[in-house]
Amino acid sequence: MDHWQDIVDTQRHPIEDLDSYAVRCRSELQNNSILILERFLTKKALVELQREARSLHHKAFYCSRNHNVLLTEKNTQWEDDHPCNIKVMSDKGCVPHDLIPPESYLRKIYTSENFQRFIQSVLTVGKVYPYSDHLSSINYNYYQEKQQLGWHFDNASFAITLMIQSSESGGKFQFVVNARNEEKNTVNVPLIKSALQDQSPVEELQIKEGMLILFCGRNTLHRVTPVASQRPRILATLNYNLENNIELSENARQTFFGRLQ
Ligand SMILES: O=C(O)CCC(=O)C(=O)O
Ligand SMILES: [Fe+2]
Repeated sequence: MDHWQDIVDTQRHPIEDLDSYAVRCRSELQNNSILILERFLTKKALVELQREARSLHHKAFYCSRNHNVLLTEKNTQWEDDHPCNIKVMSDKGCVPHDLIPPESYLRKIYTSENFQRFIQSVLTVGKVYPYSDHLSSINYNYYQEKQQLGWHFDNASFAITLMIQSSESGGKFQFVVNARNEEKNTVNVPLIKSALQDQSPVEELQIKEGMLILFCGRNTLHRVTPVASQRPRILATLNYNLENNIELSENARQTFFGRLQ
């Protein structure tokens, strides 16, 4: 079962149709900063990836860190209680790219020209490239009970996620659009403050197993709430760059993978 059609449900998501399907997806992404493709994986592929994710779990590196919403050092020009100086907590486990088996369906999707062309078309970019280090391109992420991702904006301009296993409770993806304008270097301070205080109306996405999510998180504040079940939340991230020969920073590799190579 390694045909493309056995992994991606191409009946539902004809991603090779760049003239019409990719155009629809592009306008959805442009309107909402998020593209959600339900049941992107076929049932058989989902079951196989769940098996693979569980079998690799003992190799996961777990990290826990405190960070602000901008993922930067403290800005001393702002007060300590400025919402962009407040620290939140993130903790999760990660299996990096070099531990993903050569025959994994994740690699088949990630390296597929059809898939890459679809992503390029949806993002209206010339070309997407893998990371040049051996750890960052494809990752499994695991959130165990009580683990979470604190409020933040992404550094990357886009993120591609495949949901492999949902938690039974908690582990919700929440977001607040337009909380920042990265191009203009401005942040919406009241909006960020109320999100951090659990007072702002946030949007919540019901992420289901088998879904593909393409998310532009530079200007959308987002988080994953603590998992509240013994069943972990597991997802795979497919990470590309817009330029060739890019490594994830040493600092980020050490933090998320516990090693540099
Ligand atoms: O786990 C998720 O659904 C979101 C992950 C995320 O926001 C990130 O890794 O920056
Ligand atoms: Fe994020």
